[in-house]
Amino acid sequence: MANIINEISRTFSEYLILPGLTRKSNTPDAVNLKTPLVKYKKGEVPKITLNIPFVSAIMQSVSDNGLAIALAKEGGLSFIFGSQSIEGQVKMVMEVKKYKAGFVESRANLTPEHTLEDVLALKKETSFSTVGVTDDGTSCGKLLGLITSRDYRVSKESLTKKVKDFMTPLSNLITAKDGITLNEANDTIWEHKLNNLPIVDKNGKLKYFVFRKDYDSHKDHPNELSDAKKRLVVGAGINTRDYEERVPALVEAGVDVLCIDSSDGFSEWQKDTISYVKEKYDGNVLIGAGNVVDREGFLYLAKAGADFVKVGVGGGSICITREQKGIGRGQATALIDVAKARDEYFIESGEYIPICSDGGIVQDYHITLALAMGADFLMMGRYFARFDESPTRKLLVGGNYVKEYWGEGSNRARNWQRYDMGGKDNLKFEEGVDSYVPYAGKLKDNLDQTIGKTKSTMCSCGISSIKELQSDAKLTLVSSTSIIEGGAHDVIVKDGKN
Ligand code: RVP
Repeated sequence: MANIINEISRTFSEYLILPGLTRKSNTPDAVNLKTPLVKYKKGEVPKITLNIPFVSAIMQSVSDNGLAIALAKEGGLSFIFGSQSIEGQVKMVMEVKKYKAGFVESRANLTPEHTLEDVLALKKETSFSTVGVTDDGTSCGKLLGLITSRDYRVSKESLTKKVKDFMTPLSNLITAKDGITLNEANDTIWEHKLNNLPIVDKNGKLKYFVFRKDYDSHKDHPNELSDAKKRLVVGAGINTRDYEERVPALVEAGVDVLCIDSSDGFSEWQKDTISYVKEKYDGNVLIGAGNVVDREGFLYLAKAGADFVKVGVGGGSICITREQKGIGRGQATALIDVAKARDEYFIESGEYIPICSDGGIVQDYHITLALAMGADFLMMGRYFARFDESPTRKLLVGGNYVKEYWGEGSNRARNWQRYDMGGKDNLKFEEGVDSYVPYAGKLKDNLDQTIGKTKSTMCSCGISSIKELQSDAKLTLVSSTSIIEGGAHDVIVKDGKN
């Protein structure tokens, strides 16, 4: 008979945090959310410390260069998705590394032959109000003009009118040459009363925009996660198949940390991949591994040399691995088990290997619970997919704005390497779904609120750091009836939702 674990496999919603003594010094601004991303020896400091405990999921529908820049500016980190060509992934990593605050790559672009109807559709989809007009309709084509809402009146004009007939042409635009500093660009904006300044290279190709509205915001990123050369920090997902080609290209591009992306990381394939990276770069390239759900899985990857270990199988919002393969474990139970193993390993070896809780965060308080259960940081997909900065389309469905969000195991992503078990058999079934998530606006606005809630909970517990949360918080299991007690109940809520 199989070895039956009688302990029930639980998830976050089955727990609550007990308040502790709140001292007068326990104010939100005194809470420190810094946390190690990679392993370190007792008494030493990790090579990378996150300023907030969040990383974005290694997914096509979540982590491109746009989201990576937005998240690093707030103190977290993205792992650029690996289910794309090596060239595509390298380009995204380079975009993050060469990002200059205030210089924004144009994300809404058309050609002069497009129509007003195309402009309106693009604005609805991307919510960007400035459209670059380039010869090939890309963000780096030759700049021919610009369109803002001042260039057309929907009520007066035909939807078939060509862009070239109503855009502001290049001859009427003030532009600046690549190489200009942000201060100089802002001076030009003020001098000419512009809303934006296109920056072009010596061949007239569009490089960036500098926006007037960003003037204050880009001065104000106290948590920004940057490297020694003041460039933003970025990670990349890799697989256990093409690493001998992919890893050198990513390292050359300046990636700061790698993570093997797999739904089941307790494998010899991962051990081989870690060994390759550690040997080739003399231990100087950082690499996380996973995912695992128990102490055996953790210890295997720890001993294989992983710089951090990711925890979670089947708990992602778009994931159907548990239904398809019957493997997985409730995220809370998995995390608690792995955190114990991590702590014991630290005592025995003197090496602290951070763990990342991956997937299944639904409510903001789940974040505080996951950290209290021992996670050093969290990976989230659904959470980030909802924002303007994620790479997917924004659509109007059933009267509500939504963003697309699909799993790496879905037919849409075709990321077979993530689910490949080796051998000759190709993937025969899906482990993820294609879905929508409610559109939620800007990353920064949402993150500020989420962090505000986490800090507030920590103050209620009299706790001011993640380490203290892990050692001092008191958690309790909740019954299904007490979950009902926790929401509004036995009243008629006025907004009519209940
Ligand atoms: P969530 O934050 O709950 O949306 O979960 C995101 C996580 O789900 C990812 O980091 C990954 O581990 C997992 N995932 C991604 N694709 C799939 C799938 O198609 N099954 N699962």
